Amino acid sequence: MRRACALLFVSLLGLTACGGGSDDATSAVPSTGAPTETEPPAETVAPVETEPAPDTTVAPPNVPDGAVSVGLVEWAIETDLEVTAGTVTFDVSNNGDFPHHFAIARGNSYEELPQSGGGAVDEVALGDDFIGRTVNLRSGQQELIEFDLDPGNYVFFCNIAGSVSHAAQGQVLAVTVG
Ligand SMILES: [Cu+2]
Repeated sequence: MRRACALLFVSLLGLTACGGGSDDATSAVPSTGAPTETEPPAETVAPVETEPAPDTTVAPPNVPDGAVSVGLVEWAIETDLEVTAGTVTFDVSNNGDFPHHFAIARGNSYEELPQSGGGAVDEVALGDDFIGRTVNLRSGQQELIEFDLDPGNYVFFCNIAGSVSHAAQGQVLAVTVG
């Protein structure tokens, strides 16, 4: 997600023409009470145990028929090697201990995809060949995600970065869509 954040930051810089430093572009905005995103007030009192905290893993989503099950683990993506083209719903679960996500790009293999530091896939360089991905899923979390896939070769991967990215540790899978 670091890349996405960096991109967002760059976009914001572009929109505001490097706002924040001087007050030329920001004079219309109060410098102190700007309606920026504020964090929710910190919990100062320990929550009374009346109800359990909301647990997003309790109520699984309604998985449609024909959904392709995807399991994310250290360090692999466990799913079908062949997928039928069309609108495909992937039922993605993080069955590992670390956060993971599920990303798709067109390509023949991970090795052939453009890469950046730590062997992460360079999604910007992929351009239109980058199809999309889930959010970062914590251990036990699940997400349904839908893609329109033309026939061809695709690479499924987890693109969480690091000195050695998850993809570089083997969390990739070449899949044929036909
Ligand atoms: Cu991962």
